[in-house]
Amino acid sequence: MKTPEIRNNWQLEEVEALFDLPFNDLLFQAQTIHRMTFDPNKVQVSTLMSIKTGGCSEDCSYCSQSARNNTELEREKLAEVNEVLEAAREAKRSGSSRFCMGAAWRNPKSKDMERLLTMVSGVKALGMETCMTLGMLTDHQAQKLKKAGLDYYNHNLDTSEAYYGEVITTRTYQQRLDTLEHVRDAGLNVCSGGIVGMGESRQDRAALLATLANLPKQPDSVPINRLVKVAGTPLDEMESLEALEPLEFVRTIAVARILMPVSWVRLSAGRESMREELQALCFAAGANSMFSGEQLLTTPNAGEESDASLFAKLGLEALAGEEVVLG
Ligand code: SAM
Ligand code: DTB
Ligand code: SF4
Repeated sequence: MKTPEIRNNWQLEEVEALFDLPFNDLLFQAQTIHRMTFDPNKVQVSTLMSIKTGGCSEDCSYCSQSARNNTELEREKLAEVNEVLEAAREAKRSGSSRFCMGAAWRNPKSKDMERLLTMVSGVKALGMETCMTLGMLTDHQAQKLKKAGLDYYNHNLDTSEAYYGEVITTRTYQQRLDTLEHVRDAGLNVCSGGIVGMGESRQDRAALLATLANLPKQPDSVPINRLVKVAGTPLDEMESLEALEPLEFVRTIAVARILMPVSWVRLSAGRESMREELQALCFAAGANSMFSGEQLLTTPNAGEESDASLFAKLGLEALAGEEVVLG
């Protein structure tokens, strides 16, 4: 079988030209590349748990958890280890191979590290892959998490460098890139992607994907989130903001697949409001991982029953943990 070429010198114009292809040509290219590396009928499934909810100091204008946004969310302190292990057992039972723990922090504090490390080793001991998303990390924190058994760290670039300042002002794009470097250098698998539908242009979407693809090592996992509008957030209150056109979302997935041929492209937030046809097109465009369960971190997700029905209709199968080859 031919192996796809992995490039880290994508020019913005080349990526925009992919976005501009006739839809069928774009999907054919993406499918062809997808099939060189992956079984097109298998999907890696992760479950999310919010281990610390709300009250976040950052000003991300999409987020339900920012203390600056006037959302209805109830704040919760850092969860107890037992609670987390209970949720992980349940996720494993429902067929999930990776447990992803998310905290609404700018960054973890040193006083929290011990509990976080115990969570990681505990979930790992259940035979699941582990993932965390805790905000910015120092190199030392990344190394400690790796040593405890963390497999993946999620930290998104969110959008293009040019559009970034429209969405977040309390941390810089460079700080995000620095965290990714610490995570990579610690030997953790990198999960990094973004959100579309925040009012950015197609050029911004192309630039985000080019930046991800041109990192020193392409991310092992690339979540593509479609904005979930949460009442009380600035992006929800922006009246002129229309939902991203569904076929433009599929194009974004296809271009991610072409640029990052051996990465898991994750169909992430926003699935709950997508019809089956749209999700099917995303899988055809090269998405091959997703989140299961009734809830993402604070917003609803598609849920076990509808996912089981969709998988049956499409002949898709969830990958068992041991089939997931770690980079
Ligand atoms: N606080 C940490 C951080 O920001 O790095 C980790 C949790 S944060 C909720 C993880 C990611 O979820 C964000 O970077 C963003 O890409 C995505 N996300 C958050 N709220 C979202 C929303 N309303 N719609 C779509 N994606 C969202
Ligand atoms: C990612 O890119 N998407 C997930 C995961 N990483 C942590 C989170 C989506 C959150 C959606 C909004 C919420 O449920 O609060
Ligand atoms: Fe905080 Fe993360 Fe939400 Fe930003 S995305 S407000 S850092 S929880």
